[in-house]
Amino acid sequence: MVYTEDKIKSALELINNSKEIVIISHKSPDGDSIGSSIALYYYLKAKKANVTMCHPDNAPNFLNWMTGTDDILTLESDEDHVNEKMAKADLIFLLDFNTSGRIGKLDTILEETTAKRIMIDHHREPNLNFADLIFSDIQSCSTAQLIYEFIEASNDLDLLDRNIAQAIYTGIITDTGSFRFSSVQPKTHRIAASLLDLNIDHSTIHESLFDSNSENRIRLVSYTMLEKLVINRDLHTAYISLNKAELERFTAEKGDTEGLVNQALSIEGIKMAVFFKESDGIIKISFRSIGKIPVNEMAKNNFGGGGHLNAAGGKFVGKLTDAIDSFVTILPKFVNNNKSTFE
Ligand SMILES: [Mn+2]
Repeated sequence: MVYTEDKIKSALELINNSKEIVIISHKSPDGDSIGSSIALYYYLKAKKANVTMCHPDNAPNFLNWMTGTDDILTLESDEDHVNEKMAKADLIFLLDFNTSGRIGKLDTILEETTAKRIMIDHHREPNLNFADLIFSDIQSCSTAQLIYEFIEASNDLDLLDRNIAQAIYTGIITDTGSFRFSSVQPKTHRIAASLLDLNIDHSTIHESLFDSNSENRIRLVSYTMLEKLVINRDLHTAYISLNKAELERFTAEKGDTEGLVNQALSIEGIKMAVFFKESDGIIKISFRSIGKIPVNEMAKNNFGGGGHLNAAGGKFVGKLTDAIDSFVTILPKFVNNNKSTFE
């Protein structure tokens, strides 16, 4: 039980005693970081709190339709304002991440504040010194679901409105591949049902999230699958890569490479997929797997990253080709060490 009576009481006291609350989340925003932030934002507003969202970078286009995204201040676009709000804050919510490495330059600003911190998150291995109050549930499918449960545990479900419901629903479906990942619990569907009861337009939400591809993106995806997909049948692994020139050729925008790695994973017989992307002078690596293959260990032990069992990220400093070489060298041993999970 994440939301014990004691801890909820402490959280509500912190909320009630705060003059300025800030909600922060991780860089490279996704549906869950944006959705959970907006949901908590409108909930705290409904409780008459003075609250601001401050994120490291701007939301990708496929999330910009959501009511509330315009209210997110970002270091990328509005550094002064973010600095000002963070300095004034007496309470900061940390959503959908659990360690300082996930928030980019926002970390330095966070370190300078003396504000109390409440962390709500579902990633593995939370840094337990990172916040004053920690609500961490690694079984939960999404931070958005945890926000719903926070509101529920606070006896405030009557404050749920369409904006909150839409944001929670978005966080849940983007972090669960539309209810298909093993992290989905019966409770996830019950929560989704109660969100639909608030008259959110779930069909339009799906359309906005998944049917808003630009022509460039479809061409980029097609090129990647045609020219850049490498499959190792023996090791049940597929990988793809994109260098800077290729990303520029298709004028790739933020979010355009989202989901590419899942397409590689969808190939029959493939149990692990990896995507290498040249970005800002480093190589960003996304890992996906099915079943019990622990890609978070692969990311953590070799590429300075981490994440979930089936979805993790890491990075490599150096050339794209060297990143791939290094992965290809490690791969046989990883598959061998996790033999039973690959069968
Ligand atoms: Mn999440």
